[in-house]
Amino acid sequence: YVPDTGPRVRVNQVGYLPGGPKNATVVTDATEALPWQLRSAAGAVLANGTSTPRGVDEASGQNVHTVDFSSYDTPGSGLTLTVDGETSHPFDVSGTVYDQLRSDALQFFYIQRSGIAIDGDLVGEEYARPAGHLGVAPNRGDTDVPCQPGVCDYSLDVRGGWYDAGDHGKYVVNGGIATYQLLNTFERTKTAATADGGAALGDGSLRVPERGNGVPDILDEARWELEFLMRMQVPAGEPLAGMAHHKIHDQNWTGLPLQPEDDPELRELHPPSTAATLNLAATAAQCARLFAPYDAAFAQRCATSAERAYAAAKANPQRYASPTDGNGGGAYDDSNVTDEFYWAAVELWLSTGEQAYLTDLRASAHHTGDVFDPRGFGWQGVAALGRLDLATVPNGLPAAELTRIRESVTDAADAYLAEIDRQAYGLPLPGDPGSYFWGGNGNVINNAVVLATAFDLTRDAKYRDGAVQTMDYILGRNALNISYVTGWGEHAAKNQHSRIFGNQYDPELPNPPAGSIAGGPNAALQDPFVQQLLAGCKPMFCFVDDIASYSTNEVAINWNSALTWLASFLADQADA
Ligand code: 9MR
Repeated sequence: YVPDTGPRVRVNQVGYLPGGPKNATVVTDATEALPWQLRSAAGAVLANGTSTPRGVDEASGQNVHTVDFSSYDTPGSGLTLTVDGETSHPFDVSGTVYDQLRSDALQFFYIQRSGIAIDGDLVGEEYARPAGHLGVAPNRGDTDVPCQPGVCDYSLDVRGGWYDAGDHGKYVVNGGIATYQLLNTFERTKTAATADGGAALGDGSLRVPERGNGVPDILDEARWELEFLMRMQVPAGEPLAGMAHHKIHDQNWTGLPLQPEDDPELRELHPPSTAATLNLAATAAQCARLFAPYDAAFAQRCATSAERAYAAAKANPQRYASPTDGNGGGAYDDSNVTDEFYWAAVELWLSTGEQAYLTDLRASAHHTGDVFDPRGFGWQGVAALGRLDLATVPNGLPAAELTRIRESVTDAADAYLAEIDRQAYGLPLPGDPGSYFWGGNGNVINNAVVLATAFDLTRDAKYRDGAVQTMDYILGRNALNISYVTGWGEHAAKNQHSRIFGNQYDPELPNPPAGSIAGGPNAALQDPFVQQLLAGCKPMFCFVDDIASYSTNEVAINWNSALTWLASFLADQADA
């Protein structure tokens, strides 16, 4: 199988910020530098120079050159780059390239909502659908969900929240990091110098039913999940009260496509876990401080839930979700929750200022250890979330301690910059197969979140430029010459694995909405479709835009939340 990868000159197919870095990668057999020309839409040569031979790239196996045309900084559209007789896809140079991506990436969450009808007047008729899982036949509903046999003898109303990904499951662990990132995207607008104080994410900025309620729309969206996360908490008086059930999903896997309201499967609560409980504690603590100016009663409800959850987790520190509990839904298992403890203690301390949480976070090995992995953070490893918030959210740490925390962010960012320099496709990710895994696009973007945070802390442009280069990779500067974001770029993924967006199986159904990001190349080839199609692939080629490939090409809230964060940061860099 040889994919059609289009022109051998790979660019960010959407565009480049006028004052930002502008890099491309060229696939060629040439060993000597090659001349390049940057052209206007009308064909006039705007700039020219010579490429830099880079030899064989580990992640793609290709012989490549790089081109740096950063010195060209005049806004324009329909530009192309020509090298070695090949002309790139067209792109813009513009300070506003990321404005619409910020809202598109966020809009994904409304369309993923469970327990509410999706309003076609807001998001287009093709995405309108009835409410899912409210107990209307054939649904058996999330309004009154029993436990798996032997787990508990009550049932809970766990309606609402977002469907995790292409399935209809709802998982507290993965809901946690996604909610964190939406809340943090908002919080950054309050703390970062290049942000606008929140106007771009404010009330009326999104097409959600709550617009006009006086609350920033991104908070309304996060609240849809927060309410669900809190419903997953074990009620007072029951065994393990205050813990959170790990997940709720179908008893058996269903086929594709399947609209949420047509799902006939029994829904079940799975056992409470320490990891889920700490995800609830952390995000409900964020909620407490961020909602305080808008809805004091809700903020208080979040605070109470967070403190109960944290206490329950401390009383039950080793209840791990089973790695084999994966029928009908994902396992999201994790047998090391020290990082979840650290993250939750940080969020609770930032929100309450209570000494006990400071004592706990300082006692964690993650407070001084290296929390920034070369392969990025994700749902299973969340110490970085706590570290980033300590570095950016105003707090009372002594100056020396705060300096050390912030230096850990810039040190990590320096390492990601060094990796960007090593990679001919300019991404902050090592080139070995082990770095390309399920959902890795989210991890790569999360490395850019660290770079962007380093920029917010220092205003040193090299960090912002690293974040830009990461987005270049996501939007087309890669071995497959594909933008992983639907609707963004000349050649973009559009057949992501999803029961809702089943266009590839049923032309009556839509493709994913603009702003949906695919999981990305996964060298471990963990679904039958790619095992048969892509055996032996070089890491950056281990992806296919086919709905059957859930291990490379699924939509999911945790990578759309990463995209949201980075797009929002880049939208604030118009003056770069
Ligand atoms: O993102 C998850 C990835 O890290 C795991 O390796 C993979 C297999 O356990 O599961 C991924 O999450 C999926 C979840 O289990 C079920 N809903 C869809 C998620 C995205 O593919």
